[in-house]
Amino acid sequence: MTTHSFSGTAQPRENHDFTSRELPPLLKIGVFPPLVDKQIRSIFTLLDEQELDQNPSQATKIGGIITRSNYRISTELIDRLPNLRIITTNGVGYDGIPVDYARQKNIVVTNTPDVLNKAVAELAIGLLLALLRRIPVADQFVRTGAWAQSPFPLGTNLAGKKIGIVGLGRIGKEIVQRLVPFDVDVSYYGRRSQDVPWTHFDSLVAMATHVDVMTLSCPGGKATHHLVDAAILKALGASGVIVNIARGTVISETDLCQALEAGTIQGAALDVFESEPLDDSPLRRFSNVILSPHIGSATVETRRQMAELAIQNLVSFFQTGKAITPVVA
Ligand code: 8YV
Repeated sequence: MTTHSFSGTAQPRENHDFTSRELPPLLKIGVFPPLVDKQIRSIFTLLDEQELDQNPSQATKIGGIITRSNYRISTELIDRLPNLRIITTNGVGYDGIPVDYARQKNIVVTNTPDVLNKAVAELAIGLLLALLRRIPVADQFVRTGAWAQSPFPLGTNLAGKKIGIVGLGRIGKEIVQRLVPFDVDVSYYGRRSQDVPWTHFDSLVAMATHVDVMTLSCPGGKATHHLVDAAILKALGASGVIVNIARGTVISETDLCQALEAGTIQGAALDVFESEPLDDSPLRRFSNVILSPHIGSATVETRRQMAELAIQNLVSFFQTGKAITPVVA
């Protein structure tokens, strides 16, 4: 990983000169779990946007933004902060941050890769098994007493399925590592073939045609926007299912709803959505769709590690001019 090196010589964008040991106040964008909020406040003074609006003079004191990967940072917000030098997100995705604009302004952007891979991969496996065995529906079947009327309908095995991974990055590889013991056949779609023992497809429609299950673990952003559309869903087919733990923007939700309505695919398990929190979307209507509220990394252990890495990035940058995990977009 290339480390942005300001070698301590990065000049603040105005003459507000931090002492080498001083940690400036941060602007907090987003709601953090209490344990994470407490962790960050033990090191930094935080302001939120409301406090900044009430005290505009604080803007020149803000040295960094700390946020979460499911929030968006606007260029207008960046322009409000003349001494902003770093934007740190809790999360691996940085599609909500205008990285090119930040770079033009000599602002470092950091994320928290790797520490969340296992948690996100575990959720993907959990969602897939829940989808194939219809666990949420089965739970309601027992709770409502429907079991007394009839046996629960048959599900389907994970064993023997053909799995297609869209985005064989660090999280994608963790998913595969957990899937292989289930006796499945693994393929992956991505720009380049990798030195791995699984089948590479450079055509998504070809992989969708080949597999029974498609799991999305690619980054969000322009390059993957609506990568999965009506044509891909049609290729996945009537017994096909899709699991999305990447970004909601990777799937066209309009096309997905139409495919579910028409029975073009068997079902879907979604942890992420084009707009979050999910509104009164038609997706809520389908019993063959499992919905979870963007909880891929939402475990105590993982969020603690993410916050720790985010804090380390900020402290390291303000004290040495170098971040630990800068993004290289
Ligand atoms: C959430 C994620 O952003 O890491 C990512 O990119 O989407 C998740 O970890 C979570 O809200 C991070 O705090």
